[in-house]
Amino acid sequence: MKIKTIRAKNFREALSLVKKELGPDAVILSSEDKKGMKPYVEVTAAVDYDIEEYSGKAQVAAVKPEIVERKMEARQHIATEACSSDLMVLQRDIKNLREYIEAMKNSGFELKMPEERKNIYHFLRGKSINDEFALKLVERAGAIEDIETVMTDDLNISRPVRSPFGQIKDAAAKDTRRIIMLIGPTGSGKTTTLAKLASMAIKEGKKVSMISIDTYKIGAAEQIRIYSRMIGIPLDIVANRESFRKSIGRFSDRDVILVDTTGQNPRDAEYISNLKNIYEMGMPIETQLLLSASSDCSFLMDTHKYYNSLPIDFMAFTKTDEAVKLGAIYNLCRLYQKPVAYITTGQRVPGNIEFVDSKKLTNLILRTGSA
Ligand SMILES: Nc1nc2c(ncn2[C@@H]2O[C@H](COP(=O)(O)OP(=O)(O)O)[C@@H](O)[C@H]2O)c(=O)[nH]1
Ligand SMILES: [Mg+2]
Repeated sequence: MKIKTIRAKNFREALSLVKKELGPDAVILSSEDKKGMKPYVEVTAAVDYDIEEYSGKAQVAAVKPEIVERKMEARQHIATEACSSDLMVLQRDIKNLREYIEAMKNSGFELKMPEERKNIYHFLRGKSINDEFALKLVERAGAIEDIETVMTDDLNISRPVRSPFGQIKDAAAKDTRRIIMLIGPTGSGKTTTLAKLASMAIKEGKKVSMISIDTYKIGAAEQIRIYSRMIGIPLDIVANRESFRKSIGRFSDRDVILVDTTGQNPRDAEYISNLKNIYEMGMPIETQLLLSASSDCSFLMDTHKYYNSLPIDFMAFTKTDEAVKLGAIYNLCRLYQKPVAYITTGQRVPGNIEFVDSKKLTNLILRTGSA
């Protein structure tokens, strides 16, 4: 870095001198009008400027203390320098603000609540209801007796028009032909649940088949193959969207086609884009997002970022039998704004699946775990 202070009669002259001496890439660090018998302009300029070196005051001071001094008083800062120091100040302010809000939430804000509301708030937090949602519930309910009504209302999310029945159980509608695809993170219980749904549909006299879109784990196909033999229904294992289309055509006589997918980490962009490819074919697929109620709550909340870009029709919560608290169900319904098709309550196939309405769901959330 080269720094130079130039004196000239006026600013324009100073600029042309800067250009001449330091070249067209020079930046102005400061300029000052000097009064007196013979007024003049003093401009400090630099070329080949290193942001990091300049942002550490001590280092700069060691290089040229008098320049740093002038820089601080300067009226005119050039873009690069201004941006980097402004950004640092902004980052520090945001950090302070965040800490302040956090402290407020943990003490002041909450303490200002009347005792009854505070108790409700703690009760909801104890059920793993997210902080923000708990505060909103308290605001609307006011008294503990009203929580159930407000929560039921929140969970009563309308079912998509595309598939008015939504659940195999009440598939009494005229159009019984349905393609249902289960998606969700690895181990959330998709394959197991698919087998449960297949068994139920068979019991209701439906013609059922299964397709597994398995592009990753070869082993996963084995599990669904066993189920297909056990239940006695045809299964296609497909690796790409063309063979998926063919398979749907082949199963055109079926009332219900259940589609299993290989779960991946939702953060994997390729996994989400593979799923998007399927939707782009324009088939009337009903999508159910399966999430394990016993998973870590912040992991579940995080899934929203990824699955939200897919056309989800329903949510379903698995492993409710293992979950210590069920607040995550409420959090996720608020986040995704999708109705819950069913919950699963154990590993048993067939069985261990329950179709719940918003009232039953609220009951489960509020009654599971310690009071
Ligand atoms: N406790 C319990 N375990 C379940 C439930 N549903 C599935 N599982 C188990 O969770 C594990 C993963 O299930 P799987 O269907 O293979 O998940 P996938 O990777 O999403 O297909 C298996 O051991 C299942 O038996 C449930 O409702 N409760
Ligand atoms: Mg599976």
